[in-house]
Amino acid sequence: MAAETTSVPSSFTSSLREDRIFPPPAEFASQASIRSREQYDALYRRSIEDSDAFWAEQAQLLDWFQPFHTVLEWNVPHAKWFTGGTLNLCYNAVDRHAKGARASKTALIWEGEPGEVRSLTYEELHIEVQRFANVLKNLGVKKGDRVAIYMGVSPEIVLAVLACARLGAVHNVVFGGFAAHALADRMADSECRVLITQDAGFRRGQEVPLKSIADEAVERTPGVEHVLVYRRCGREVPMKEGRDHWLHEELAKVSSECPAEPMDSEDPLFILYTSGTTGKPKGLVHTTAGYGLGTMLTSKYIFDLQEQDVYWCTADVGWITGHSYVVYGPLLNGATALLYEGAPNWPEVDRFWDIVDRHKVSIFYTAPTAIRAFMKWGAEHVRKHSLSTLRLLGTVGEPINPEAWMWYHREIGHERCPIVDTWWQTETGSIMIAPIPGAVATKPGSATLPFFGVLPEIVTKEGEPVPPGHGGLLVIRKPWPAMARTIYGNPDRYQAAYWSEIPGSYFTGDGARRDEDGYFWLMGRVDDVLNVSGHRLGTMEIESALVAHTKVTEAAIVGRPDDLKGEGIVAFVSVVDGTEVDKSLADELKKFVAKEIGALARPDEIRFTQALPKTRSGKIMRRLLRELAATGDVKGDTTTLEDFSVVAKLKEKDEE
Ligand code: 6R9
Repeated sequence: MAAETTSVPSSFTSSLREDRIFPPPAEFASQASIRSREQYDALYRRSIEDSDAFWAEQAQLLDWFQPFHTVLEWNVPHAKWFTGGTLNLCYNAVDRHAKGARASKTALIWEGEPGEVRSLTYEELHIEVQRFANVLKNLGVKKGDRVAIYMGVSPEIVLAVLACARLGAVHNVVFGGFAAHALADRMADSECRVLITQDAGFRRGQEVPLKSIADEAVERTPGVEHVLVYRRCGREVPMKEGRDHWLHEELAKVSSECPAEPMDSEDPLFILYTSGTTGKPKGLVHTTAGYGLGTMLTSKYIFDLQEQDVYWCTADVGWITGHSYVVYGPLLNGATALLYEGAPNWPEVDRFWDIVDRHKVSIFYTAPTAIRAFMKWGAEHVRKHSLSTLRLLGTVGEPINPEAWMWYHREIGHERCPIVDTWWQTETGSIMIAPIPGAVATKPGSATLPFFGVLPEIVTKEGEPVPPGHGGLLVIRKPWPAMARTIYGNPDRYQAAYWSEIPGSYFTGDGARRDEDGYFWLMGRVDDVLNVSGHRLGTMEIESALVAHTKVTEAAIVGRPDDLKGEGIVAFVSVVDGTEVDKSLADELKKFVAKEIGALARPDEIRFTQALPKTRSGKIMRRLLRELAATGDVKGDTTTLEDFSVVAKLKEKDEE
């Protein structure tokens, strides 16, 4: 770990020299809910110094069935927020708006990839979510049960999520790009009884056969008793008698009244799997009140949500960004949220901008990798559209390079929209570091300052504070409401992964530095987690998939800087003696990984090696491999065998 933390990824060195500064545009600030730096500073100070009072006050933004008696019980690393209270997040996201002035306000606007558009008002959402919840009830789903969701982006996935929340069932959404094996593992680990899926989804003009992938997964997961299938594409799919049910047929049988279950503040709301440094993904558990308040408050202030906004977060619901900022955050605030099913370049590379203009999107939140793709495709495609309704832009998922930030600012924001670069994680539940757009000046490439109640610090691996300007580990010194509470079924791993590196602090796994103005600059992961197109992938997960192939004896995965994806995946592989190594084996292995985990984990390059370079204690010398992957002049597949023995001997000293 020591050596790892000091290495700053070379692609981010440009941000170290960044000195441009963009104050909040006056017009934006004048109507924002927090409109000056002084106001932010005062609120922040109070949130840290008098945090119980601050959070007790903010918690009034939620509707409670029964008020809480204690704001926080903190027993490192176990937090309990708002104990004694009961509430329901579906009620907070839907019912309370449906009954009031927002009843006829649009809650969701959905656009399918082929072009159809559907929208639902809060009143309609209220009816639909109750019907959906009744369908789940009929399948025997009750409070505490785990329900897997494997779907594309549609109003139905939002209904599925909210229906679970309404009943107190714990949703486990698995991204629709994951393969059968990955879905099966996640359903088995979280002991799901029910799976909600769809016949197929549209992606780049193709149908993704979600139901048949789900079938393969369910075959391997005996605990799954029922599969509820949303008919999205009208595709013929085999339905297993007694196990599989069409959603539309079930909906026809139920009433539209289903009361929201009163949930304890600390009752689990969902489990979401994310990659860690071991082969097995971690099922992070988020609970009700703290998560609800965290996502609601960050959406309100960081996106400066106003009543008339049309808000669009382009993330898939299968990622934490989709949970927090497609579903819960905007709906808890009674906002109008846009959902888009498909790819940004279908049928043309200007699809997003066409959507922005047609639906009058005012807040747009996406990932740096997407911005870099738009840059590559060319500004001329963007310039065909007015984009005049946009007033705020956001980014998430990976560090944004200043060049991409400036392009976003100029070409999409027309130099008028503040950009909020939001740093956070699956584990943190809600945004942790980001500018409050009407109050905090931005610098391209910096996530700027912490959100209320968040106390980040840069430390050495011994936990000593690092002075401004120097890189170190990013830790969080205080608990915050939306923090994950545990890893499902594995509290020891929760403690070990997040609370043992720097005792008493939450260890993020990210490297960062703070500048003289107190601004945070994120520098990427310091552990064996890759960030490919804003998606987290564990190197061990891909390695385990590779060694499951009969011809592979050993594999090591490293990331290398990639202009588009942030990081690309390079696999060093040694094979069974006598195996012929050639391009076709490399292709076979790439396909194999895609089949095992999902296309997002497909290696960009396979390099065959006699043996992997290791230290005397048997640890793979990843730093050496990373260096080779990044600087190696060999482009594309390298099917020659590499002999590491010489280099390894030379390097052994530094690694140990
Ligand atoms: C929300 C999300 C978390 C990891 C995190 C960090 C990277 C996310 C970032 C960022 C720099 C930002 N990350 N946002 N790095 N600047 N604005 O992406 O969650 O999928 O769990 O990934 O992503 O490395 O540790 P998750």
